[in-house]
Amino acid sequence: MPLKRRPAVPQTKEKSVTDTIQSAEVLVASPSRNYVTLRITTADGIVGLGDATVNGRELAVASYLRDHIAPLLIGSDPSRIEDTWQYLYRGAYWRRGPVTMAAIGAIDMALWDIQGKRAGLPVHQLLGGRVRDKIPAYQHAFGWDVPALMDAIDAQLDQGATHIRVQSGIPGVDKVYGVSKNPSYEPAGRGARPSEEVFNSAAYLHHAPQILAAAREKVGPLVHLLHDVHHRLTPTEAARLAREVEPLHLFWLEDITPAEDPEALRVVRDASITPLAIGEVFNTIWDCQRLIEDRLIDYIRVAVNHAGGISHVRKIYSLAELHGVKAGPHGPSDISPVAMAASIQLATATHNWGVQEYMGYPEIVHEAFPHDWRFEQGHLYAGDAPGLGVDLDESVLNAHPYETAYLPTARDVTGAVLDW
Ligand code: GCO
Ligand code: MG
Repeated sequence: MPLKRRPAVPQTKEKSVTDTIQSAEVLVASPSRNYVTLRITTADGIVGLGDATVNGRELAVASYLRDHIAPLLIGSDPSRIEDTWQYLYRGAYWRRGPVTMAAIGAIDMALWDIQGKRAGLPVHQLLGGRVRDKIPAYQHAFGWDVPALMDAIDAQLDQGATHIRVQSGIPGVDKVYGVSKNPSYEPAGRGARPSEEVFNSAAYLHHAPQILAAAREKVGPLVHLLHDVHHRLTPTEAARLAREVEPLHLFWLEDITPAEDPEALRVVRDASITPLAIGEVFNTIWDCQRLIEDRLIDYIRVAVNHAGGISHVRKIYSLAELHGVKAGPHGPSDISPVAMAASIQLATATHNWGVQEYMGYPEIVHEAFPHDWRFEQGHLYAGDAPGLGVDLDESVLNAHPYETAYLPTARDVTGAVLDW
């Protein structure tokens, strides 16, 4: 019997490039704090935004973009997002590092924004669509003493918080990172040099379990409590803290030891079942690999703007998914509403998601970057606007030029510089 002839495969013509990148501008401004924003515009007039802010090193990323890699994009096809990423990462010889990866991250975000706008879809639709309706977010509750901290916790409970980060002053220590006497604070202080603070690990280790216990007693068993140690403890000190607070059932202890030493977390892991989160200073999957594959952490903190954009961070989250680790990204004020939008888009489409840090922004930042994502009752929600759903108001940015600002530096009680 003669074989049936299959219908001829329709001849596909090489698709011509329908749009090209016409400009890639870097905007540096300081509406309440410094932000570096990349704006890519295509020949068809589609605008994509990316956040390239690296706290205290803003101008280095601005120059990397402006002087080295943004010019390479002109005339290229904005839909080749993965290829552009590979070209900028593998093609550059010098790889990794916060400056390089933030610059690549901003380009990647802007290209996803353009891709979404061209398709008329929010980015989460391009990433596989919604897997959840709302994204749990945690804000910061801090107080110099226990009563002030309790008030701060109350304020968050009143607003429907389900996850709360708890930090407090330490008796006898006059400056503590992440704790302010004002109701809101900005971690980076303006001025030519970083301010300094002294960290007394003995005082901290004595005090921290007490304030965490007070917080647990206040909120009851069901509100999730988080605490950030800022990479300051030795492995044994960290193990002691994690073990001591075990009965308090924290959601996580964050950055308990310096991030570049994965073996330190093995010591903590062996001593306790308190969940661990780390990685806000990581910028590639290679920084996370051992921690994830060896299940030394429960949450990976990489932020979309610091680790190569949506394309790279979603690979990190996929690796994490294989090993039972969830995403819990960094989200302080230095992550602009543009990167926050990208993170919310990812959270909407990523199954292994734990929580998003959301420090919140002063009103001027919302004005500078109008967005359709929203924060309500302790949760973040992606909107349905095409792309990332964020805009920028250049007049607000122009009215607030860059000002040198740095995070503080920490020393121990002997005056030696400490990990951050
Ligand atoms: C956090 C962080 C921040 C960072 C700062 C660095 O968990 O929110 O630790 O406070 O230190 O944003 O840029
Ligand atoms: Mg932190």
